[in-house]
Amino acid sequence: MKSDELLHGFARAFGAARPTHRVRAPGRVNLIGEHVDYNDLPVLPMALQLATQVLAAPREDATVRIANAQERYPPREFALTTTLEPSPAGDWVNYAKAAAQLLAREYGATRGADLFVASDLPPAAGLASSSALVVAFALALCAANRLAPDPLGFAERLAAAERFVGTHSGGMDQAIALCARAGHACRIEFAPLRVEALPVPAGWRFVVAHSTVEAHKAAGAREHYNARRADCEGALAQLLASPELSGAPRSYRGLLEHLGAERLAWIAERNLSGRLLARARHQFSEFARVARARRCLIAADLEGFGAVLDESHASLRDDFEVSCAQLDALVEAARASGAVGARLTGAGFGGCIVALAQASDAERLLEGLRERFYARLPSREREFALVAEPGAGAQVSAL
Ligand code: NG1
Repeated sequence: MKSDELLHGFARAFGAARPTHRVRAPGRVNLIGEHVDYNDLPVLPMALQLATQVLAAPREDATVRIANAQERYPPREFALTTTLEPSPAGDWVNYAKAAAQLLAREYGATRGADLFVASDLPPAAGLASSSALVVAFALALCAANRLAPDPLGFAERLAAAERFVGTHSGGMDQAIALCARAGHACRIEFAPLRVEALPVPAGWRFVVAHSTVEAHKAAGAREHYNARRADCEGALAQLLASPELSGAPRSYRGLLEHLGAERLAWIAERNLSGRLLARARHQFSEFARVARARRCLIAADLEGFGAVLDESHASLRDDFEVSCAQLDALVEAARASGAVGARLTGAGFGGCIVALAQASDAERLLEGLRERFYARLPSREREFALVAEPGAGAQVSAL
């Protein structure tokens, strides 16, 4: 949304108050490392050109008022305190409360603000629109309270803070929203958070395309997401009870660093079965793929990176069971249209895919998706496909 439209929206919502700051927090596309961040395993996302913007006017009191350019998110207000009650699941005020409670609890924030929000990120699409919103609210409240926290520590705390909304998520989205670098993808390590920026080769294009199935975290997707995390914990507990692992590290990361993905997969095959075996297998194989993908990115090995994407999709579909018919069809359409590899991205259960192509093939790929996928849908209402531009992290500017 353009600056003057944002200012108009702010004036319509809040009347005379003048915004003093503008915040921009990007969404992201995760290239590889899916459903592993909550086990503290590395991921490799990049920020998008799409973002959530907030105009902020600090207040003298502790009231936080929020308004949104989109009518489906009604105005809300609450007082900034250290203990906030969540509103019913699905209410967008919870994202503001998550940020506000963190700032009051850990940064001593006392001043509220009038906040006007606009976003060009599709919701429930696996592009981290929710974290972009939380990060944008948090930075706006920082500006209102003259706080400038260090991005790494802030990203870690924001990841924990976002669990206020009820999803037991990992820390990828907040980290990339705050720490991304234009032109780069980032390999992110957790506990402690570390970000390694890796240039995206000039001739590569990542295409992001929506399956048109919305994966709402306020509805079923949250239960499915939390269930995957619980499965991972169950698989780990069973694995650690096996005689081969007595005295071994107690976490996925410790085990993988100590024994390697192949050996662990072998031990898992002997000690787990059914669903928990499949979930653990995804953790191990995805860990190995992130390492391979990093090497391919550095060596500008397009085909190699494409193969990693394909393998990740198969693992997410068969072992982690987070795909759906439309995502599988879209991945197929991308492969048939010149992508060197493609997979679902984000939490899955709907949402987007990411496909990799040579720059000269990107238009053909987009055209192929229109013909082979979108044109065959009963409605083209949610059609959404674009070439991702690796963007910068969140920014705050004084007006
Ligand atoms: P999306 O794709 O935005 O729903 C979620 C989690 C991430 C990560 C991915 C799967 C939130 C806020 N984010 O992202 O931490 O676990 O799924 O890799 O729930």
